[in-house]
Amino acid sequence: MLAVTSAMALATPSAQPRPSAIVAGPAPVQVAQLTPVYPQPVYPQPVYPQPAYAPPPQSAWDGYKVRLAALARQQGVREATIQAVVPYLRLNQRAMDLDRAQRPTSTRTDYAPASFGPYLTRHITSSLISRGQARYSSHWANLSRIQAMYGVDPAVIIAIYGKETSYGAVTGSFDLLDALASLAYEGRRRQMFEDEFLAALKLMDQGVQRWQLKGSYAGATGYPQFMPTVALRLRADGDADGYADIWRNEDDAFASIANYLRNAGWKRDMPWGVPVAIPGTLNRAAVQSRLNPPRCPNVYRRHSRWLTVAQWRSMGVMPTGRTLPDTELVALMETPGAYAQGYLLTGNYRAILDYNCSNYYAMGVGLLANAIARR
Ligand SMILES: [Ca+2]
Repeated sequence: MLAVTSAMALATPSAQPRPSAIVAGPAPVQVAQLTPVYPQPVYPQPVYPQPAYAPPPQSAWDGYKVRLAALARQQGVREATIQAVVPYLRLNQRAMDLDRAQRPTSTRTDYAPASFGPYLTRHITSSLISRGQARYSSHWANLSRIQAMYGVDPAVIIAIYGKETSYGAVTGSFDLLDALASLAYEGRRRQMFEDEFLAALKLMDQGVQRWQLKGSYAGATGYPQFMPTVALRLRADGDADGYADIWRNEDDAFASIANYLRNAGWKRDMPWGVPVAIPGTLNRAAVQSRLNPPRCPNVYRRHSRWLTVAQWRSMGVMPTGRTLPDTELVALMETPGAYAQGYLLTGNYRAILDYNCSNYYAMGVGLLANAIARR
């Protein structure tokens, strides 16, 4: 009744005159209520033997989940998402085993293909090429739009898709949240995996379903095999429906890969590299790189100094097919042996390395792209 009255009072137009005949009476006098204090009797408390009960020990894993939930709250993840995921996380021993098995190779010297010729036949199969060509033509309408928007070569996009997941056939079956939480818990790269775990929760906040969040043991997910932080930042819409679904929509995957490469410094209308003829007189010591890059130094050790195309030409290093602008800065990489072949690599090759830092990978993507586009 009171609520109704006040609602009506609120609804009354303020212009209506207030009744002036009512005069407020005197304010009621407040009387302090004194409570008499009586001395309280003191009774001895009986001592009962305590039952030998202790709460079940919380496992370190359970304790770690409390930390993950707290981190998620700090970062503003929705409570409903936290409650739906964190209590049910399961330690994934296999992810941890695979991560440990991978460890020694992380310090291994990177190897470029021993020779490009045999590498091409062995790793870039006719099936990989023909399936890539099929997508290259059937998705052309969206691919050309994506190329116009991001400036990235569609053949390279398709080649990355082929190398990463065999055109969507192998995207990984690990539950991403379990795997990321387990690797964070293991602790070797805790900060990184905690960030990835939190990003996966944020993807759920954006409407990505838990069952879609599957991937490699180390957290790469979807058609482009993005880590969750990358998916959160760079996934893009490729079929103009306003939503970026890198798990079920190939065009969205293509736009996302293009967005990634552009973000990594891809330069429009520039090939990743061109094959060159190298004269016997080339002084290799003189073109050796003096840089010591902080990121994957073993990969960059295979590359020469950066010189302009004109400078290379003056030393007799000549493109054998497609040419590059004279002023473009490029590095030389060559492989020895019977199939010796040199390539001048542009900054776009480095953008591919940013996707996966291995000369094997980047050369594989570049050569597959050339085969797909029939260059
Ligand atoms: Ca879309």
